[in-house]
Amino acid sequence: MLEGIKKAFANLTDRIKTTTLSESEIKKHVEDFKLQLIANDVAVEVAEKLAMEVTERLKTLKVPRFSEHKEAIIQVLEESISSVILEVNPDSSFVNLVRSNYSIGKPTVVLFVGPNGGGKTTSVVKVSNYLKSKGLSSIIACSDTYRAGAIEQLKGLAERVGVRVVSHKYGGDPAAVALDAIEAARAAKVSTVLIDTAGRTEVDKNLLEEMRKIKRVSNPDVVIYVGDALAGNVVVEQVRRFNEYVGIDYIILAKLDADMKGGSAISVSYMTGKPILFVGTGQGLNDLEPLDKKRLINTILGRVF
Ligand SMILES: Nc1nc2c(ncn2[C@@H]2O[C@H](COP(=O)(O)OP(=O)(O)OP(=O)(O)O)[C@@H](O)[C@H]2O)c(=O)[nH]1
Ligand SMILES: [Mg+2]
Repeated sequence: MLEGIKKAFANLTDRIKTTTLSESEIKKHVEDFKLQLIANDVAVEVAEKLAMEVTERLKTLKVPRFSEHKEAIIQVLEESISSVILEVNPDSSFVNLVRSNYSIGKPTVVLFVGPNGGGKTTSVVKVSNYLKSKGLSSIIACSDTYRAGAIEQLKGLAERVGVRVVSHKYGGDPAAVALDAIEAARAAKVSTVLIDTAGRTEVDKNLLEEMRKIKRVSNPDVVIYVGDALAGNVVVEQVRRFNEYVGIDYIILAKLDADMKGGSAISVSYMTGKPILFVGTGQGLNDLEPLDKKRLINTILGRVF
């Protein structure tokens, strides 16, 4: 995965490490690097910021011997990428919140929103599985009463991890399903309610209005946007619109395993100010990982050297 971005960094490093760091040369190479980032779905604003960071850092780079350029450049790239990715540790943020709510007898309500096919339903079940691995129980509300097959899909996945699903009929009120699930969680002393919702686009006002209603009625502690890493630059705009409309706390970037470019992983948190809580790394229900910034950077830079 992430081949495109790796190549952009590799090219920059190859060029710069074999030349002396004169200002005009740096400028030319960094400009090429920036265009390559944009071609790999990095948002223009982020590509510009990275280019600026790299230029500034390279200008002030003092390398005593030529042979040490390579290490110094790796360091510069690492610091620059690191500065644009917001990471959050799900255990000290999300899981801790669930635990502290549970200790006062309150289920934590988590609402999942996002575009069609982004990976919401799969991610809901993965998160349920993740919580289970931390010794925390959950109930899933099937508030997608809209798409044919949505209830069966969710039930099938939830069964695989042994989690209960609360559902109504197709065409029913999604907010009412969420309320039922919250009630069931309280009664059974379950720690978390995960609300799966129907996919909607950021331009569909009616569905966004319905999303707002689900949020108002269920009053979630956490709202998670699930986006598709493969959507590249589009995902950044989508998160922004969802954030404006319903307000989100975290991002799950699904399908990172299939992303050959890597632009959305680099851009999405910088452009929205919201951290990536997890990334989806496959279709299996264990394929959910906290975003490991260091590892992402190593992956990106990995093939370079
Ligand atoms: N490779 C890979 N596939 C994924 C990942 N997450 C989800 N998928 C696949 O993406 C497809 C869509 O996933 P869903 O979870 O149904 O997406 P959704 O957002 O609920 O879709 P709608 O409810 O129709 O809006 C399914 O085939 C999933 O198996 C991931 O991290 N990696
Ligand atoms: Mg779904």
